[in-house]
Amino acid sequence: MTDGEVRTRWDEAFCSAVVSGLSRPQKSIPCCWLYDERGSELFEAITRLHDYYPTRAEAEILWRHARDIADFCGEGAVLLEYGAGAGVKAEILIEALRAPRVYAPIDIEAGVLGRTARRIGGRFPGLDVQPILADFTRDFDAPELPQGPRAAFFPGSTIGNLNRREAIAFLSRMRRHVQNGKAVIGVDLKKDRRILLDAYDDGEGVTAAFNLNLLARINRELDGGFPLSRFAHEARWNEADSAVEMHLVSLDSREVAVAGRLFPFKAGDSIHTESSRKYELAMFEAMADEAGWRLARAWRDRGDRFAVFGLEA
Ligand code: AVI
Repeated sequence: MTDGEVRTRWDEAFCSAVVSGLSRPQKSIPCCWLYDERGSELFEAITRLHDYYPTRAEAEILWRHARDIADFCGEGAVLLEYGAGAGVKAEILIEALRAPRVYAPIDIEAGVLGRTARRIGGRFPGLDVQPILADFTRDFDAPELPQGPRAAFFPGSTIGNLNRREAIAFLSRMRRHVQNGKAVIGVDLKKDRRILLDAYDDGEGVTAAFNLNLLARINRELDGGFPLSRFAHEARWNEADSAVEMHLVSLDSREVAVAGRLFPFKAGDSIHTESSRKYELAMFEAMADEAGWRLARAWRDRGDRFAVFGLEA
């Protein structure tokens, strides 16, 4: 498939996700579409915000417990990282794993994946870096990798963006990929609602810009007519799902054209753009259990806000 064909197929997928999402009674668009170039930049900015604690809390755990986590993975393990991005967190683990044999970053973005593979390969001479171009939210087979113990690494609490069914399917697939080895997963914990809502509606307005960027993207790529100043970012707590939800709320009644179709909004109607599930240990343990894993270890930050769970098959 040529680059142009990949692009066209991707554009079609965006168009059909938006059109079908805006046609539902509760309008919703899958959160993966928040990450165009500008969205990814804004997300990077979010991870540095004071209000957005998960990135800092997880980094604290990885730094403080790197040796223990590495021992849990097993010396010389083949490390697979899901949604690797820049691979910054894996670096901490690679350094602690005395002699990891292989680092296999998995990412859907070929450019990002290539840069990460080159950077990590340059930083750890002797480490065999085997990038895997794949969408980790869908089923795929891991390519041939050297024999030996394997460990899956999934930091960033991205598992919180999957619903229960998706998360169980993902955990099962991960178990297959590591051939019943180990998994190390970053998970944001359920806590005081105010702290959670502030993390998703920060005082500097970066999360609002991140969410509203989706409408700008629809306007640009799908010939949309969203007036950005008439939609407001909102973070809501959904107790039944134990999740912080992001919504874009229409401030007035209007019809909005997208890809040649009209979508009606009443004042107060919203588009649900993301759910970020917050777990309690027992909740996560039950879910992991359904996917055939046993929760073996739990490392937490000093503020008890975030956990890195160690799973074994
Ligand atoms: C990528 N993901 C784990 C982030 C989260 O916390 O759910 C995305 C995010 N959305 C708003 N702020 C951060």
